Amino acid sequence: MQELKDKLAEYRAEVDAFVIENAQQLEEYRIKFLGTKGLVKAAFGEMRTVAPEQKRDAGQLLNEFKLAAEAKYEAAKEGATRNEQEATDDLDLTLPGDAIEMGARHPITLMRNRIVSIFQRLGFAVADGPEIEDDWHNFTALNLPDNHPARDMQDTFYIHQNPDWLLRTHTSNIQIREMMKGQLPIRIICPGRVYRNETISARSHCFFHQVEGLYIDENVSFADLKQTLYFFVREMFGHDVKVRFRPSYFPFTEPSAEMDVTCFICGGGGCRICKGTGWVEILGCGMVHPAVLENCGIDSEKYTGFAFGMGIERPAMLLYDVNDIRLFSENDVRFLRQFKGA
Ligand code: 2NL
Repeated sequence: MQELKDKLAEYRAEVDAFVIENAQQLEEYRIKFLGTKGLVKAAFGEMRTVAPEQKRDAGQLLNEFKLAAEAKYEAAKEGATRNEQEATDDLDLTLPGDAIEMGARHPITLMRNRIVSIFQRLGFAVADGPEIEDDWHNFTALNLPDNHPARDMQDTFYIHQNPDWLLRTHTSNIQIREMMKGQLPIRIICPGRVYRNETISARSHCFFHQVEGLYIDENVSFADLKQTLYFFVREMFGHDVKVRFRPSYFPFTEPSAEMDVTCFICGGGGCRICKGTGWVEILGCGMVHPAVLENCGIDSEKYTGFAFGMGIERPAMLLYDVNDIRLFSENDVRFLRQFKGA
C-alpha cells in the first residue's frame, strides 16, 4: 500500500509539472496520462500488489488521482479553444483596407461629357427624354413626310404591341417635348441612345449615341449657329481648327448644312482618316423649319432657332483609335480598362 501511495505522489507531481500551452502539448498530455498506455491506467494496474483489506482505500486514492489528471486535461482543453476564439476576434481595425481597383469611364461617356460640358459653358441645359417614343414625337412633328424612308419597317424598330410606338431614331424627340412645354427661350443639349435597324458590322450598329442641340429665341440667326458651332469645335479640337459649312438637306431644318472640321488626326494635310481630303464631317445643322415650330405651338413669325445633331461613336473611334464599333457595347473589360485616366 505504501508503495502505491509513493507511486501516486510521484505521478501526481508529474501531472502538476506538465506544461500545456498548445494543442500539441495537450495531445501529448492526453497520451501520457489518459491514454490506454497512460499512467492512470498503469496506476490502476498497481491494485494487484495491494492486500485485499486495503483495496478499498487504494481504490479511493486511485480515483482521486484519475479525477485530478482528467480535470487538468479538461481545463487546458477549454483554455485552448477559448484562445482560438479570441485570436479570430483580434482584428486591427486601424490597418489599411484592401485596395479597390480603380474603374474607368466608358469611352462613349467620356466623349459625351466633353461635348456636353462645352455647351453647358455656353448656357445650354441638359435635357432628357424617352427612348421608346410615339410616331408623332419622332417623325410627324419633325416634318418628316409619310413616305420618308426612315419611317419604313426596314429602317426603324417598331414596337409589336402598338404600331404607333418605336425606338427613337434620333434624340430630336427630346427637343420636340421641350418645345411643347411652351416655355421660351429654349437652349438645350440632348445626349442619348438612338436605334436604327442596321446590319451590325465594324462600322455600324443597330444602336448608337447622339448629341443634339436646340436654341430658340427671338432674332436667332444663322450667324448665331455658325459662331456657336465654331466655338464648340475650337474647344473640342483646338484653336487651330478650321471649319467649312456645306449646304445639305434635312426635313426639319431650312436652310440646312453639314459642318466639316480640318482633320484632327493629320491637321488638314490628308491622311487615311480624312481619305486624303484634309476634312472630316462632324455634324449636321440648320435653322429650325417653321413647320416644326408651328407643330409644337411656337409662333414662327416671332421666334426662330437653330438645331444641330452629331453622333458620338464616330469621333470617339477616331480620337481613341478604336477600329470596331461593336467594342463599345461588348463590355469586354480588356477594352474598357484601357480608358483609365482618359
Ligand atoms: C445629323 C444631323 C441634325 C437636327 C439634327 C433638329 C431637331 C429639332 C428641330 C430641328 Cl427638334 N432640328 N435636329 C437638325 C439638323 C441636323 O442632325 O447628322 N445627326 C447625326
